[in-house]
Amino acid sequence: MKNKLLQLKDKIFTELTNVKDVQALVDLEIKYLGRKGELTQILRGIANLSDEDKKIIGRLANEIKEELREKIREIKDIILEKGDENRDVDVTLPGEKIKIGHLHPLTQIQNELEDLLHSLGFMVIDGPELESDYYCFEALNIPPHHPARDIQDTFYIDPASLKTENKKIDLVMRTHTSSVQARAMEKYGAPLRVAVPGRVFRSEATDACHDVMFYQLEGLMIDKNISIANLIAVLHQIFSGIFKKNVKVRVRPGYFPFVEPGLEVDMSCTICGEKGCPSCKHSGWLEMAGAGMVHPNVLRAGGIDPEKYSGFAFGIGLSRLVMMKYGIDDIRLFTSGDLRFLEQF
Ligand code: FA5
Repeated sequence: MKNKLLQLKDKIFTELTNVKDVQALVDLEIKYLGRKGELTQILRGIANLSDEDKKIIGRLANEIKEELREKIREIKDIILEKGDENRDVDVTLPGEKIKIGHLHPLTQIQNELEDLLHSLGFMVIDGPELESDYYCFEALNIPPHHPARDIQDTFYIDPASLKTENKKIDLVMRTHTSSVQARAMEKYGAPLRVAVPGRVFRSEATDACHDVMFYQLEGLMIDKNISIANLIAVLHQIFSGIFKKNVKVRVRPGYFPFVEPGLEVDMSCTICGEKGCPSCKHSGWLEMAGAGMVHPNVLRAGGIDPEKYSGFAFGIGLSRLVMMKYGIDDIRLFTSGDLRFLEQF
């Protein structure tokens, strides 16, 4: 066995002198030292030798293995330093451009709005998308069985499916970012200026300007002597800030149980230039936001005294705002995942 080992060593070292590139070196290493390699097979046979031979042959075999490994490392370094002769590298070729992607148009506008509202003294906060019925409706002056629940039908969670101990808690996918109003009031008290961007969900038929999941941005300002004039001023700043020009905005009375008085805020349709199209339901105007003065019951639910403080709130359809900004004629494109659409922004 000793002779067999020494012969094999000579054979391997001769082959090593002819190796020209890294791949040949790797092949040779596998051929002799791999799991089924010749040297490995011999090493396995040592187990059958007598104790005396095991010692002598074992030591020799390990020395050869180590020597071989060292030589392979040495040759590899030399090849790498010289450069692999078989590999042609044209250093003048232009590099491959790495595609890094970019932010979704909704995120871009959300970031812009956050900066804008921040500059007006608003704190930007978050709230849960899976929300309790209380914060989504009841704290907003919408008790169970109130007809206003019909206009914001949502996805109710089956309490039996919950992993929590408390199976009684009523959870819904929030229908609007207004669900964060009472949470913010409880946490920060008055005076208060918060902006809440985020996803909301509704169980309704989709069309060019309605989706079952879309983005809103809530604004809430509470202080002494806040009036509707403050609300209009902030909305004006938002629309002209996003469109970088004076845009036509109109307000009309609107009903929301959590504000009094309530307003609907419309914008002239930038897709058709007020002529009428499917995106604006052929009216020339697109409803962009609901707004109004915070109802005293909502202030109370948030632990704020309506005798001392008043406030305004608005909820802008962020998805619609982005549609108007870029002339996108179908809201469903946002979630289509279509790169031909996304790559335009
Ligand atoms: C609300 O969601 C109220 N929370 C807004 C509000 C906040 C009123 C604070 C008063 C005070 P509304 O359901 O109208 O209101 O939705 C607000 C905006 O979200 C709409 O003006 C519209 O721009 C957008 N929107 C509503 N439903 C959809 C939908 N299915 N798909 C896309 N955008 C929608």
